[in-house]
Amino acid sequence: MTVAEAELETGFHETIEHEQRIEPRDWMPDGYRKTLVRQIAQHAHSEIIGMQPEGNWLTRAPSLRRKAILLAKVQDEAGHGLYLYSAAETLGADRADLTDKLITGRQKYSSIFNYPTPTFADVGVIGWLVDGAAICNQVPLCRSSYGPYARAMIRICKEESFHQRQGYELLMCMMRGTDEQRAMVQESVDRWWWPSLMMFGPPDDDSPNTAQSMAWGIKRHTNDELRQRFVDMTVPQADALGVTFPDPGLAWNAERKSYDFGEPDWSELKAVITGHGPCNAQRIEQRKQAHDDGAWVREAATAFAHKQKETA
Ligand code: FAQ
Repeated sequence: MTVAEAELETGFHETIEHEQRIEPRDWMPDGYRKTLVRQIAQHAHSEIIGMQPEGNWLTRAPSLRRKAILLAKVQDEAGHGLYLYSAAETLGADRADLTDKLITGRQKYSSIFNYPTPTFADVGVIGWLVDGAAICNQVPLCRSSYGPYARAMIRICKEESFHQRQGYELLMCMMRGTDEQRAMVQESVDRWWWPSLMMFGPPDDDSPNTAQSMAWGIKRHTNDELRQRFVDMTVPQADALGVTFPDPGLAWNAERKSYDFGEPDWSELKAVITGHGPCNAQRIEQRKQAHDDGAWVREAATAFAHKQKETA
């Protein structure tokens, strides 16, 4: 390493130590850039694939009001994906290449979006639990050391908070309804609880990336810390709603001032992450179809851009 390179590296570490931001033109270690592209791309893919489970209900929402709300939420997720792809581009990633990696299974997206949405209660439960888990995970990312990612997170978190409230409001409305509606909510909560806990990633002693990502200030908390925070936040909300979680081990621990809870089935997370969840094939197939259907839009936009250049 030359003296100049050593100085650049020292400068990078000082910026991290002083809790300042790394910006796109700053020098950064290859591993830092690689980790960020990996995490931001996975995050962007999750937002885009995450449009599908709820999008499934757009044509069948039970009222015009619910349809308008759901449409706005699904569009917000598309927006989040676009901010995140832009953040990845500031690191030198190519958006077309990232999309290609997603649809050919070379990059991951969140496990949670590989579960089906057979009832309308799933729309409320996704808003409450999935957006709730996303907020828990993402609020600390607003302090991530990479500037464009942290700034994208601020707006995303504001919108996710609205999403969570709309989900909870929908569920409160269903819980005030008929016995059948209450049963529908409980059945949906039973299906989504464990997969929501798995969103935070593997347990800390089986998480290869956490230590380095925390040392670089990309992640601010470990997977287990955030999972615990989510459980503590959500259990009182379930009580207020009148639903239970399918975990006999869930109990208040007065000493720790936190809830104890059971162990998620980590073999299920592994299976879903490696492409064997209930809806993996369908999600990728639908994304690929949307990409193919959009080819003419990309061609038209490119032709228009060339024309503008010629006449400029
Ligand atoms: N699913 O060493 P770690 C949303 C992978 S919210 C799939 O612990 P890391 C909003 C991990 O990538 C959902 N893969 O990894 C919304 C790694 O694989 P790799 C998206 C997972 O990165 C709501 C390997 O396992 N949120 O979209 C999962 O330090 C409603 C080892 O794991 C984010 O992406 C999983 N659950 O920690 C949209 C947040 N967990 O790459 C629509 C930002 C782990 O080495 C509707 N990301 N893996 O091959 C993060 O905070 C982190 O990347 C974690 C994983 C915490 C997800």
